[in-house]
Amino acid sequence: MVTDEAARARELVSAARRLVVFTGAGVSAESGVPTFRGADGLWKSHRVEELATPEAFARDPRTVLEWYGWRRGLVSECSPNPAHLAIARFALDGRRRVTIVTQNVDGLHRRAAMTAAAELATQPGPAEPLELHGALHRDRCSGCGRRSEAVVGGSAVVRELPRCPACDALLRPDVVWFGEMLDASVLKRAFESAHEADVCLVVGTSALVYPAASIPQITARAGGIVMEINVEATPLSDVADHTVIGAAGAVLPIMLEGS
Ligand code: BV8
Ligand code: ZN
Repeated sequence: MVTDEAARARELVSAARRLVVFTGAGVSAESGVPTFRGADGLWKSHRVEELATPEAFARDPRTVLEWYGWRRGLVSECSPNPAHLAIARFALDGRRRVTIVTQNVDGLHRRAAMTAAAELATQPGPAEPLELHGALHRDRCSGCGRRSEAVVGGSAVVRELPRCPACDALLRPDVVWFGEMLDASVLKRAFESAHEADVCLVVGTSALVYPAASIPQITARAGGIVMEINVEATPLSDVADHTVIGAAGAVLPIMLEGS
């Protein structure tokens, strides 16, 4: 059943020429990837300070690497859901400029881009996301910065700490931890697309983590429309022009397909 809000949102999306789709962990919830702050969220059962900061990695690299190994194993069992696919198809339909900006590190937007591009016999480029917080499936050397595909082992038990073949420093997940800077060029492109956007669709985020959470605010300040899709109200709901309460996997196909 399409609610009035979703129908209104669909009209605004259809009229837009430049859009940003800004996503958080909620867009992957229906794929089985745990969110951070929900009832069964990761931060409910784990302490951020012990797992997602450079200090934690320096203090106890094995525990941090085992937690990320567990997450890698979990995400490798997950697939893009109808929300990821609707967003990718929307970005590839060529009728408007769509920039996908994600806080997620699960790689599901990238996989949806490949699927949608294959369906449409086109290149995935326009549907490939700006990954503000990096990617779980990549390692980065803590010494020389060299990147490589992570080895997703069966168990999340780390026997030997992984080391860089070039400089022997410890390898770490290629994600942005709390207290770390985001990649300046990725963030600049995300901010520019937010500033130019007629509409910023905000999907499945608690809008608490900065600087990512400033993306919809940049669109609003530049006169664009902010539209939130979430299963509940968030701190952004007061800023958003429209809030559609519903699961991303149900709402986005209605809002985006054929619009
Ligand atoms: C930096 C990668 C500075 C790792 C992540 C006080 C004020 C302002 C800022 C700060 C402050 N104190 C500290 C800071 C800075 C800090 C920050 O913002 N902290 C917050 C918590 C206050 N930020 C940083 O540290 C950033 N770096 O600022 O550097 C600096 C300056 C100078 C010099 C050096 C440094 C770095 C932040 C990046 C941290 N890394 N992830 C990993 O994943 O392991 S953040 C982490 O949170 C994830 O990326 C996640 O995506 C992100 C945001 O969370 P959400 O995606 O929103 O997920 P959440 O669970 O919270 O919400 C899910 C939502 O989905 C909910 O609303 C739910 O209702 C909804 N939902 C659920 N199911 C569905 C759904 N919606 C639709 N459909 C559904 N089915
Ligand atoms: Zn190295």
